[in-house]
Amino acid sequence: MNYQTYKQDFLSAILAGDRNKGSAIVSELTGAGHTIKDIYEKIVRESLYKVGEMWESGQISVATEHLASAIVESVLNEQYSKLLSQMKTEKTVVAASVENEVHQIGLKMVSDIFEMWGFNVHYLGANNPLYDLLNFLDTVKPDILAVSVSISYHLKSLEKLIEEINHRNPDIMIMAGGQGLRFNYKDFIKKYPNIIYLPDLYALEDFLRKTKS
Ligand code: B12
Repeated sequence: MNYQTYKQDFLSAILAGDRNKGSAIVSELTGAGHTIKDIYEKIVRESLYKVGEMWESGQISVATEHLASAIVESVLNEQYSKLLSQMKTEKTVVAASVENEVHQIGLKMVSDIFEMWGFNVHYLGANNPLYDLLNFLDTVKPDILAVSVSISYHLKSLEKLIEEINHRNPDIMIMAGGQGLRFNYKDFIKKYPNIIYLPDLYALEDFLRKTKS
């Protein structure tokens, strides 16, 4: 079976609320030696983008969209034990979505890739109030802040966060991603040249490979 067929089956499973089926598909793929990165990108992310299109065009309800994303989160959480790496770095990453941003699944995938690369990962998930996040960064002093923005009107929150970090903790590397930046990241990076924008898990792994010391 190719990815296309697995993706179709996974999409049908999450829309039908069939958690066991969704979980079994991912286990079958990992068992067959497919990488987490490929499964996340080609099966899970693509299925969720399809869910978004179906929701936008009124083919499925908000309830079904919620159900599908809840199943995906539980399936991702099940992968944790498979991700743990023998390789350990001394580096810490804090992964957070900006204030008011409720989307967190892409960020969870990003955290899982860091986990596989042996980072000490603090995954904070969605909607982190600016000053709580800044205080957390003061305490943890991570090497990297991985920050996610799905909705472009939350870029203002990202700007505030970057400005505060540049002022308070300029040593933290800020890595940003998510659909809110997809079409305007070039302008954004011009304004904030110290941040790194990466579009997906492939780009993240390339980055980690190149910067591995
Ligand atoms: C599930 C979902 C929800 C869930 C979120 C559940 C959760 N726990 O995350 C719920 C139901 C809560 C939700 C709410 C809303 N949603 Co919604 N949602 C989605 C949906 C269907 C899937 C999101 C997802 O997980 N995608 C899969 C992940 C893996 O993809 P990703 O986020 O792009 O992440 C990848 C990359 O971008 C990258 N990446 C992401 N972050 C980072 C960070 C770093 C550091 C790096 C390196 C990379 C990186 O790596 C990931 C892997 O490749 C999308 C459809 C879509 N196209 O994604 C709509 C979508 C994102 N939602 C949308 C909207 C409009 C909303 C609402 C405003 C709806 C409303 N009217 O209430 C609210 C948000 C309110 C708010 N305050 O923010 C729009 C956004 C349009 C836009 N860009 O402006 C979308 C695109 C749907 C659509 N087609 O219109 N949503």
